[in-house]
Amino acid sequence: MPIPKKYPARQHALNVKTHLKTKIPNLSNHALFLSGSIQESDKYSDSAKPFKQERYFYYLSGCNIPGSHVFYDLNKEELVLFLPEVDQDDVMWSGLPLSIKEAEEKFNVDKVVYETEIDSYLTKYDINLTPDINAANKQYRNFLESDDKILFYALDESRLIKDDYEIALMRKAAKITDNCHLAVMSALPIETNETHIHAEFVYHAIRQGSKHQAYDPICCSGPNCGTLHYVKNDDELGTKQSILIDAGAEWENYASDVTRCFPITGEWTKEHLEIYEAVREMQFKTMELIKPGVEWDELHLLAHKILIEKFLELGIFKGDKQEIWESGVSATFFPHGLGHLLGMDTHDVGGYPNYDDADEKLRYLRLRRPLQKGMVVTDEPGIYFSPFLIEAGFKDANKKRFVDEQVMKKYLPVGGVRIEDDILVTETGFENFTGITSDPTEISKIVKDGIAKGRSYFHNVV
Ligand SMILES: [Mn+2]
Repeated sequence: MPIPKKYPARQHALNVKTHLKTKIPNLSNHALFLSGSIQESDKYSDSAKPFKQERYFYYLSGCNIPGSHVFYDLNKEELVLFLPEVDQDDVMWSGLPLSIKEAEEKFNVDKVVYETEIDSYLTKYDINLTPDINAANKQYRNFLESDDKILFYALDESRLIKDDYEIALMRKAAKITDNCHLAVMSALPIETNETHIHAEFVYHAIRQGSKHQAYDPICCSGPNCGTLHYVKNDDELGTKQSILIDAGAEWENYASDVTRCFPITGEWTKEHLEIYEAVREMQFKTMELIKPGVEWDELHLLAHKILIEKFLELGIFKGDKQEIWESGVSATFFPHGLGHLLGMDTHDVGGYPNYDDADEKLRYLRLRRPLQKGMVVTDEPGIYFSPFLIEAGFKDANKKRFVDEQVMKKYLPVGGVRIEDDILVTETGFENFTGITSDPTEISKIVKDGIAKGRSYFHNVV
């Protein structure tokens, strides 16, 4: 099927209706009303905060204009977009906004009108469902019904399955991200601080038209790689051995989320490569099992089993495999989940995590349901040597006794390794959106080729 020309907001509204109907069979007196984000200013200042469109609103409109709203008539299946009134002052500073006619051409909705008409729509039905009352919609609060779990359920179940249009956006985001990771790996002569890694990634994303990152890039070196969401990004690379960069560009509000690791000199140390190969095996062996119907829990636990086997081979763990498994000590070194849903949000909706799970191996897994065709997930195993996590884990004597501390100490300078790709679940298996290599030999070559080019090869004015 050819990909539609416009963001398929009307189909998305129908998807939401379908899911609502499973919970509310008679929707005849219901409508939906969703408000987008408003443009906010910094406190005591007239400078604008970065604008980020509210994701549920975008799903039902494809519209990035601040201060917009959308109404969906569930009976007539009519989608109406409300634009903010034209403010003359704004026109002077910011230029003319989109006209009603231009908006009708641009967006996949049935009608576009100004916000002054909202009241006449909100009085049509008894119940106008909205996710919550906030600064954007509080003036209509008397007409709205919020905190409706059923609405969130319907929105999340709809967003869970990506259509061809969304998949095309995510492929594009992933492609931009591939190029950025390649640029970072290739530019060691101008990367002597973690900040330079961050700068190189974002520079190449913006050059490709992606002005926003899906999330703050995590750019760490050496022992800093053991901090899962490290965002300081300002340490000298110095004589450290490893880099971990977890960064993803955004394309039209759709995310990519990719992690790569490489040696700073291009030459893997023995310990870095051993951990890298272990993580790579955790990723390959889980990825090849991805297909509809598979329980994500099972793949996550398989990654733990591989970690345990690898640590026994390396001598980091000692003792009985089954007892090691039951002790939970593998979570000291692999504390997060194998992966999460990806979409407009980096940790996308619909995964139903259980952060109170009694099994600590599963506690931080953000996707707790079988895979379905059309889901996009990250496959991102990791192994970390975080002094903080190790100290916490060792408070439990039944974990500590399985670790050979002398052997483990050799791995502390590696900090951590994570490999993360973005995967679409297809009818028969999966498609990997991520193209940047994770092969350690190829990575070594890319880094060394970059180093050989020398500093003067790079565009670098400061
Ligand atoms: Mn991720």
